[in-house]
Amino acid sequence: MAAAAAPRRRARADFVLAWLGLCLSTAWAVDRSNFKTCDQSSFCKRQRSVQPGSSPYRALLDTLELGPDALTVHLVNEVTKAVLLLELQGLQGNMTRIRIDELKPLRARYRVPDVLVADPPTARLSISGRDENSVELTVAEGPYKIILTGRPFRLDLLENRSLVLSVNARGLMVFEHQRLPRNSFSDKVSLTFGSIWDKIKNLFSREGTKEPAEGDGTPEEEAAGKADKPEENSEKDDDEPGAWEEMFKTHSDSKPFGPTSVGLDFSLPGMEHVYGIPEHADSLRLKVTEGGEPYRLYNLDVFQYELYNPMALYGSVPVLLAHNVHRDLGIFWLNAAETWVDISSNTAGKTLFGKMLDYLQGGGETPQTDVRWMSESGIIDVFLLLGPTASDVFRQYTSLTGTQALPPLFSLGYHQSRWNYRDEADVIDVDQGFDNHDLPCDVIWLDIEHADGKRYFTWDSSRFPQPLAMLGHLAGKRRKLVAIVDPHIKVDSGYRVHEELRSLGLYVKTRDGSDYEGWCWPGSVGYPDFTNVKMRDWWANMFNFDKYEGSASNLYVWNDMNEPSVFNGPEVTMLKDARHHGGWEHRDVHNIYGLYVHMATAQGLIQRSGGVERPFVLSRAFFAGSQRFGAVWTGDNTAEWDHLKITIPMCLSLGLVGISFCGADVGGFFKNPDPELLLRWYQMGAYQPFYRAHSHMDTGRREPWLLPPEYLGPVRDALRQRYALLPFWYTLFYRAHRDGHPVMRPLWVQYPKDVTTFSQDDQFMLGDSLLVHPVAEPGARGVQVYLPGQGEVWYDVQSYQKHHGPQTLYLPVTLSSIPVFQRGGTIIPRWERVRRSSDCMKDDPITLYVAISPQGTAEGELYLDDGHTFNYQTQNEYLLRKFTFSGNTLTSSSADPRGHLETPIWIERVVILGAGKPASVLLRSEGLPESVLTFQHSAETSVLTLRKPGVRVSADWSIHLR
Ligand code: MIG
Repeated sequence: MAAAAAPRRRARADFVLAWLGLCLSTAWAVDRSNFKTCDQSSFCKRQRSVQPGSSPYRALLDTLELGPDALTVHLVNEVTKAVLLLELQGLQGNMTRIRIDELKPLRARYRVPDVLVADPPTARLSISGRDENSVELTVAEGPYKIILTGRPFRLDLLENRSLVLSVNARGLMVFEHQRLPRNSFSDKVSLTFGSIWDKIKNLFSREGTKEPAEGDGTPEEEAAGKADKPEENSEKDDDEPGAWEEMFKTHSDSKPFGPTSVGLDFSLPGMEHVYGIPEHADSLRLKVTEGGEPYRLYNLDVFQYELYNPMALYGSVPVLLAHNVHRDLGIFWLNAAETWVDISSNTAGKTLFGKMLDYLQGGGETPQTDVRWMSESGIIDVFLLLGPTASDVFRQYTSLTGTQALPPLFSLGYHQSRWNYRDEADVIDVDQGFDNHDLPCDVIWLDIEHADGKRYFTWDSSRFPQPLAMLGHLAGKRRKLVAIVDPHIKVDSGYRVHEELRSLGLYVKTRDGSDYEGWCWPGSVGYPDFTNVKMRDWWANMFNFDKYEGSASNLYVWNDMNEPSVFNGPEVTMLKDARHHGGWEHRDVHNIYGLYVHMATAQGLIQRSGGVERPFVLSRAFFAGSQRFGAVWTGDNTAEWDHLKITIPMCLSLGLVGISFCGADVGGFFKNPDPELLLRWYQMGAYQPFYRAHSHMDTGRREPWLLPPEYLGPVRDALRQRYALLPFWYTLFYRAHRDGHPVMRPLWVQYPKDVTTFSQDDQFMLGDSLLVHPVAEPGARGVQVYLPGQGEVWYDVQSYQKHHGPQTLYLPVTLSSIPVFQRGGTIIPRWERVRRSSDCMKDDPITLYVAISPQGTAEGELYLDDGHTFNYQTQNEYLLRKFTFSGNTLTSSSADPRGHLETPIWIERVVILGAGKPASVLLRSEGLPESVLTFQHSAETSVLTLRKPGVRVSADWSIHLR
């Protein structure tokens, strides 16, 4: 006993020392000079200098053509005479799509592939009115009309005569059409940025050498000669710094195709609250950007990111949601280039008092938010998601880009990671630590040090000589391993992965066609061109068990650095003039690169099982549609209380735009959390979708058992709460997968008319049932929990105490408190037997928690399948059960008769919150005699516990309180 306690005490001392070390270290922060401001990104600067007012764009109404799937019309820029083609579509399900491209581009412009799951079905447009400067269009089956105005060009969407959204109402549209460079020799500005000879070389390389065009949609399809040239070179922006070549720090971007940016503004009358466009370490509700920096979307590896600013981070989803008490709508800007988003509002800066004064004086405009999108290349391709409810917007967006992949059950359990577990013995020790301390855990993670010299798909043979034995050991514990596989490949002729990619020509190229080489963990590296389907197939094959030696079916994968991160590149990423498959520039595809890495890895894990097993892949970079491939995390956060708090708005923002499977490094990646912060983070993480502790190499070890006992106990409780709720989490993920509903949601999604919820960042809902307000303040003695809903009741899941909404409740807390409330009117399933991992629990009996509404009703559901295969899809092997409570009767029925599942799971207990004491309780079940159930009732808490109903979960049954 004493011998065992000594090392533990020592470990605890280490922990405390590490923490003291942190307190003495200096404050760190992001080095902002590594990243561009809008002013330093020439297209952003050019676009932002365009002032609202008269747009040079005019729709030539006499060119209007109405086809079965779209309306087309020419747009002309009256200054440059450049002609664009606008394509307008009504889409089924209350959406509109607007595409604008050059009518005759010098070179085809990039259209983002592989994000939409299919061509969205169209709804027919017809002309329902017309005058000399406008056309009114009606969308079949849609409640809205579109008015197209000729001069200046503008679109207005109306629903029942009220304006919902306008396009180019502020006249900020920008479309830089492609031109040949002019007078490069005399261009003074370009002289300061690059040599004349470079200009000449550019000119000739563009005109002379056509890159091989492969397949459809390559830029060379449109021959340069086809373009109209009259207006060529007539514009002054040739002369603007950065238009034809631009510098950032020591990096030069050759911009051989010149300025190609696009931009458009959207006005949202009646809207004061907008959300989305992750990833930013900022509040849930987006801020007005006037006078500051716009929100930036450009996937970047930002070292030691700071909070509450609009700087770009690892992932980008160009989707913005707007909400008011009447409606919700969304804007999906499908563009993978560097993008900036400006938000302005006519009420910004006005105090509530100011607004009231406006109102009392009968004046005061309707509030309005304006959103302006600016992207460096590509076309304008935008989907207007017209709601009208938030759940409609979720459905609309996920109908376009797909829903959250259904995760394997284990991945909803707890993950233990650090950079790095040293060797096989360390992994086995950590694994054993969980058992020794009665802590559940599903997965141990290995970071880059496990591979041989950072050659991914290999193992360091001195530290991991027997990976299969290690995996076998974990499998015996019913646990998994995740190994990192990064998308930068060491340039090393002895490394098979490199040799094959090089000889197959599958690396990203420089603008001159040689393999692009950057600097990353392994030293000099190549970047596989994941935009090429051949590359993705090759990569996917690497995960076959015979290719990836030392891997086994309980090994899953983690993709890091896929922004891509390039240590010696501009802004720590790839040169924009690097070339991808089909001749596209990195500029065009930057934000989708990471999605393709994620996609190819997930494909590999599916393929290695012959298409049977669901993959689990975590990715740091992401884009619209990444939800189809797995989970994401918020990257390198810091062990600070504000970083704990920001996990809520960061994951909520992702959930709103389809990516439900989100988490943040528990404990914080950089620095050492003190025991209280680490504990609070375990509590927070237990209620967020992806639950993984992770930390930097230089931090002290922090496996939970290194905590002092007064902290370890509450960590154990938090982990157990997580595991008990796994059936609930799994059901929520099934709903996200099937209907596109976010798992973790802002309160306003559930209470759309309650304005107090519109800016809440410190609490959230899981599904429509649990409200969570984790403790995120040091030394907290209580929290102020807002319980919404007129006529709603909320049950504290710890004390069962009932509270009425709406109110702000002061709840005293201790170290072990996680304030969670179950909404009256809901039913939640739990697994209450304590086990080592989710795999040990998957056949365990269920306890139902019925929280009765003031009307005496409740409902809920439970989704079950085998937890790991696609059989739920291919064989309908699943159960979706519906539970309803009303008239003192609890009923279980099938919510989806297509599903069927052989399962030993039964109902072991029913806990009814807010119940009176019955005289007797009867159980009726298919094919069984009616029986009497024993029960307990607490008059003090109004909790009725029904012991051992013993019915099969797949059966129809009812329980009657008499
Ligand atoms: O430049 O693989 O975000 O989770 O531990 C750091 C080492 C590279 C960054 C990831 C982090 C990971 C680390 N990686």
